[in-house]
Amino acid sequence: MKTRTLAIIKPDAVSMGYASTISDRIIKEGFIILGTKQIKMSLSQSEGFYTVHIGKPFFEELTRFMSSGPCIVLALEKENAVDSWREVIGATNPKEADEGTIRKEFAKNVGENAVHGSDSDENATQEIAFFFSEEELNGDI
Ligand code: IDP
Ligand code: MG
Repeated sequence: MKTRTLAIIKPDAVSMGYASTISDRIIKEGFIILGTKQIKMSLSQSEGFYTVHIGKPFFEELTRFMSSGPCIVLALEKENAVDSWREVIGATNPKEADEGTIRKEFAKNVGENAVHGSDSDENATQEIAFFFSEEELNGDI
């Protein structure tokens, strides 16, 4: 079944000029881009997006980083989109990411790790709705 996931090209990757290369990779991997926009999150928006990580030692660093500059959010569709995208991006820590993954190639470190991917269908639905209204997306699921 075709499902959706939320990808973010994070501020480190955008500022390093990797956005178009990563977008090309998204297409090459067979994802349909239902919606995309460049945004700069406020700190409170970033905190709202990452509520699941409230209380973790890296929460402040993460939310400050994610609101430090423009990022590109993308609503993606593919068969098994969540797992498929997480395979393409690789492990959270680029030191542990497999060869050929986006994080292996572009991530600086465990915090500034180039891209985001939803971790479940349920969270993907919530995360996509955080950035896009249904009218903005052209899918039919
Ligand atoms: P994920 O992005 O691979 O799903 P999560 O554990 O959900 O990883 O963490 C969310 C984000 O928080 C990571 O992508 C990374 O930017 C940041 N992060 C995770 N662990 C650490 C850490 O130990 N130090 C600093 N930042 C971290
Ligand atoms: Mg996660």
